[in-house]
Amino acid sequence: MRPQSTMKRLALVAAAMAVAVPAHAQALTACKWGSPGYSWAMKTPEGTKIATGISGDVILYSSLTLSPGKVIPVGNFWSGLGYNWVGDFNGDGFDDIASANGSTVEMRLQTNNVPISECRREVVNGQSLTKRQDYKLSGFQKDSLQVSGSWGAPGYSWTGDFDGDGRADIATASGNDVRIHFYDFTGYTVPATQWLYDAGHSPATYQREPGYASCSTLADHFGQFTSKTWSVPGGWGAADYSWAADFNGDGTTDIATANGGNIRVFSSKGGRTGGFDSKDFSVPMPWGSGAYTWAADFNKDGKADIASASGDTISIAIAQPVGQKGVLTGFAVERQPITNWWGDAAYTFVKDFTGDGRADVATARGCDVKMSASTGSGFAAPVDWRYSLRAPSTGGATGISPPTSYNGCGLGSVVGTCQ
Ligand SMILES: [Ca+2]
Ligand SMILES: [Ca+2]
Ligand SMILES: [Ca+2]
Ligand SMILES: [Ca+2]
Repeated sequence: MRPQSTMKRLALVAAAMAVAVPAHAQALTACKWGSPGYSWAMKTPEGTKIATGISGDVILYSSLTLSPGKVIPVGNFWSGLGYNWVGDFNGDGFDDIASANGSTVEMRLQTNNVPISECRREVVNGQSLTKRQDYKLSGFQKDSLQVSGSWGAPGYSWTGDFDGDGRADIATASGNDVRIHFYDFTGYTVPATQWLYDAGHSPATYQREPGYASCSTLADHFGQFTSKTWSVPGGWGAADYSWAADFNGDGTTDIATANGGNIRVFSSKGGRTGGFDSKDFSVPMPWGSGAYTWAADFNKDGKADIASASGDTISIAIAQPVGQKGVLTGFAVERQPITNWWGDAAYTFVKDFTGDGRADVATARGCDVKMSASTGSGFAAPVDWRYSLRAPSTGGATGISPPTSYNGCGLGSVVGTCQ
């Protein structure tokens, strides 16, 4: 049986986010949203923000500050609905983006001042000089990787750390197969090869020579995927009622799928050959619409719970027993009050915005964004975030930022011999 899929009491905003600005928000000159399905809550070096992908850009909207959105060019790599994911693929604490198109996975890894030192060696009038230039990588670094196997139907692909190594992977389910693409991060830089050239020779002559340990350059690839197929007994619920999260709190991502009053949990046994254990739990959950149903940890015990909103109530299936990591004996349903102010589901985000370990709810109507913080037994009155969605600034950093230091050996000015 498919879970109840209507949500009559919700004040739904029509899918016109990109153009409609509510009358009471006229003071706001602009805000932009990507198409439904291309917005996410994202951990960034400046806290958890709301990200939206539009053509070749990602706009990051701050949550709690009054600063305008930051536009970051990333290239127009987006895949179809259901095959774009946000997760921390390299385990540095900041969320990244992956997008699958056939056998190609486009990666955009968020960087925060990653140092890189490029070197150049010159011979000028017979004197050898090494020049080192220090950069810092910021913004999203681009990578394009190949994976093998096929993708499940839209809504049955997720990101999560299925082997428990601290880095997000990608899983896609089809029938009894869950294909998992495990991600290994290999680093942004590799030791550099320097170029030796004779500036005093006309025309200048160039030859390669091995790099010094302190010299680096961007690697061709920053990581790779290793793919495995794990078997499950199937029994899938609808796509909107299937989630990947750590339901038993052992540090590995599991998959849960709901069918009416039954939640089937495939819990990862860890590692890359571990596979899933499968268990059914009877849960008297009053499901709301699947678009307003999420898996997240609402009581900060490290185990993901499942919440479904309907009007002024969120019903939460709390993973049991509370606080006992690695053990899942079922779910206990709690009904918690929340202010009935909902934007469109595609612009509603469940994530720990306040940093207290409990998942909160943020929802956008046009340029108005409100966040309802979880208190553990309910949700506080929504905080208005609309000021953070004023006209985005342009020119956000990407790729290699301007040099931050020269170590006395800046390019363009020969100042000495630097090793
Ligand atoms: Ca990351
Ligand atoms: Ca992993
Ligand atoms: Ca787990
Ligand atoms: Ca929990």
